[in-house]
Amino acid sequence: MANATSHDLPSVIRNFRISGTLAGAAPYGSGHINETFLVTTKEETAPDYILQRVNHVVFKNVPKLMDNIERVTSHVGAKIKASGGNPDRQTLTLIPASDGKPYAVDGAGNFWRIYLFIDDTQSYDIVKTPAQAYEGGKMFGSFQRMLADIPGEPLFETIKDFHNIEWRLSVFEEKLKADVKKRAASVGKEIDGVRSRAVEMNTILRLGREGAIPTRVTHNDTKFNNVLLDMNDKGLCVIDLDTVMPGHVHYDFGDSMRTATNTAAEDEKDLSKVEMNIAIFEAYAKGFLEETRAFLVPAEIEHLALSAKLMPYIIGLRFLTDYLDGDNYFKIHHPEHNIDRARAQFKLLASMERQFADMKRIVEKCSK
Ligand code: ADP
Ligand code: GN1
Ligand code: MG
Repeated sequence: MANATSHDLPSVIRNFRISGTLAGAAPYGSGHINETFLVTTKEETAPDYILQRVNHVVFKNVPKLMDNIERVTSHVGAKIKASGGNPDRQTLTLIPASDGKPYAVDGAGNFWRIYLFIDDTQSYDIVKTPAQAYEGGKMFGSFQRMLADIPGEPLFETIKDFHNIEWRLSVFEEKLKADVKKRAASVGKEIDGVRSRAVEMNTILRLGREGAIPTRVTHNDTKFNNVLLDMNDKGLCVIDLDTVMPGHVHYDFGDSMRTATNTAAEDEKDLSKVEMNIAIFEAYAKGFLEETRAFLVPAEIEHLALSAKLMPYIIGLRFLTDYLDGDNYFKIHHPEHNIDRARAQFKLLASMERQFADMKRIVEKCSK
């Protein structure tokens, strides 16, 4: 079977209890961390599947990560079923490996998992209409609501300090000092932009530490393409659950706004195309707050608009840090990819800063 990868996919797939006969497996999606493949089967009656190699350099404890995903999908699945929905399409379904575990390890030490493929869906790297944004907001809002009462001990922290801006800034300063690729001289403007905003961007972390905002179960990677819409653009399923763990609501609201409101691609080189679309902001905020305003506390709502600026700042900082470090974290497709991404994030942030008063007004209105 031909595939654009060095892995022996058929033998990986044989380790799982899939139905039907394997027809093919091909790279799928556009993620920066894991490897994803669409697995097709020959029989009309057998489902297709999504196969993923979980990046175990980034996620240091994959068994515990998979335990989180099992807990999250079974909790959310039970709620969907109880309300008359279809858990096979409205949440991810893990396919067990032959030993019953939700993952399998290959001879090279790679961790693999398989989900049911949810067909007839679309996901958007760039949001086209406010109606799509509204649906995405409802989906991530209700995901958060459904997880509010997940039983048992707190979910495992799959990446420590993932959105801890203080730690991200200290790593940035360290990599800047080392300057292993001699790139610092070419990014002076970006460095100044990061430093001048550092105090404001520490707000959410500080409020969390002071106990003014609660810790919840959050998704933490609510990129808009991590929600599947159906062919009529109705919200269907929240995916990409590797970073579901304790966090603040701001990380989820903010990362969706970072991706949904951007008029251009995350890595757009022509910065004149990168702006924040306020109509999309409003539609997403409306959907998200319809699902969450009943339980969010006033201090959380008050800082939602700020969180939309925080996420382009954090992710831009991470792209910049990876550029200075020699591109060890995010998959890149050309040498300047990480700095292009960072510049586009900082341009988006500047556009949000210009529209901040409107963003605050909209959040206020949607929270009533
Ligand atoms: P990454 O972490 O690399 O972004 P994702 O889990 O988001 O990986 O998967 C990559 C893409 O594969 C998604 O954007 C989505 O289009 C598709 N995808 C993932 N899981 C499923 C699924 N169960 N059914 C249908 N499509 C899926
Ligand atoms: C990564 O894997 P993917 O593409 O969904 C990253 C996110 C960033 C995002 C930027 C585990 O997400 O934090 O926001 O790239 N995931 C991890 O596009 O670092
Ligand atoms: Mg994804």
